[in-house]
Amino acid sequence: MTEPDRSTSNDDRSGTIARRALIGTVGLAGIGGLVAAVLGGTGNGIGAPTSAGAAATRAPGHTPFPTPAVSAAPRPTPAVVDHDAVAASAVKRFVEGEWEKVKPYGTQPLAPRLEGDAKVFDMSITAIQHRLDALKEPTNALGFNGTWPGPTLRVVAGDLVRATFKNDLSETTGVHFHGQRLPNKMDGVPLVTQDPIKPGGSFTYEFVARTTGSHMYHSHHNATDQVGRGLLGAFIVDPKDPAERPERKYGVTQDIVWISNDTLGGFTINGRGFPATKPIVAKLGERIYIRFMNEGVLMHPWHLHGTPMHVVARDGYPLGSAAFTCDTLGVNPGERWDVVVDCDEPGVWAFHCHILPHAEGHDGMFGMVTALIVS
Ligand SMILES: [Cu+2]
Repeated sequence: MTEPDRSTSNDDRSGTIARRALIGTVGLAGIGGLVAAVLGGTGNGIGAPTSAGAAATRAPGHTPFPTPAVSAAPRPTPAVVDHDAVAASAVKRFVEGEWEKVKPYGTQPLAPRLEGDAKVFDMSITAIQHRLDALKEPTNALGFNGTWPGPTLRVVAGDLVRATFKNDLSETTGVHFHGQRLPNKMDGVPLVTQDPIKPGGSFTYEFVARTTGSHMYHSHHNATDQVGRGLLGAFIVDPKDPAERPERKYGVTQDIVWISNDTLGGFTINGRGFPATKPIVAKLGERIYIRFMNEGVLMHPWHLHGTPMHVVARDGYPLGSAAFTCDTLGVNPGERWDVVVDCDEPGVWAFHCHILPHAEGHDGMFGMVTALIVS
């Protein structure tokens, strides 16, 4: 293996050993490719951001970026070796399926109970201990039905929805179905359209699902804190006509919910930070559907290395002739964007937020990183 960027033979040797150890440890050429792609092939990782804003948005508990200004000087050898070693160990954890070892995983579909014409969802709001990955201490968080994100609620346009939320917290709350056209008194804004749901109390939201597509439900009370601690979930309304649903309209075989957050738990996808994020695994030639939903307070540009994303809906509304193709899609807080991806190139494709302090630092990749694995 040659190391064209190294300036001394010692660097050469250290870098080569670290790289060999990584490839040998993970045992997958594809993962070697993943690492090379994300690290940019220099072995030095991504350069330190310099703005105060970038430093301020780093993940809690993550090593801060110490470099106050860009320097052309190469980094000292020990930092290079440390970076490669710790980066390799994170990738190894990802490859070994850390996401599956950390339980529970949110976004699981919750089948409604039928009560006459109504589709009924029985929901609890509780304090939970949430694991962002397998090594960090559990975080004091909040969950709908015990998970962050809560279960995915899915109905068909025209359905009568009845969702009862029981507040088992020691604080008041309220729940808003984000993106739905709702009767005003069902809008879920405490002190505006309803009283706050007191500890021990409950509130039933009842409405006819009118707005198709990708939506969300979340706390609308003390929301920076409550949503930031996990009170968020996906609410999907399928079109009444089955031919208009993604599996028929686009021929997709996977329908993936991707909810990001960026506050008290750090930078997360579906409540997890890399390496405990769930990879997307597809067969060569498979076409998949991803629903990006941003429940955080920052914009995140999702970048799927080289594989185009066909963007077909925004906030649930089909884009029609305004549909477009890109490989980096910025998703603002509150927005939902639906994309179709043709998995037509085999490999392990890094899939991450391209605000680099949300994805990779001196300890390797963390936070908003996963992979599309096509085989
Ligand atoms: Cu980001």
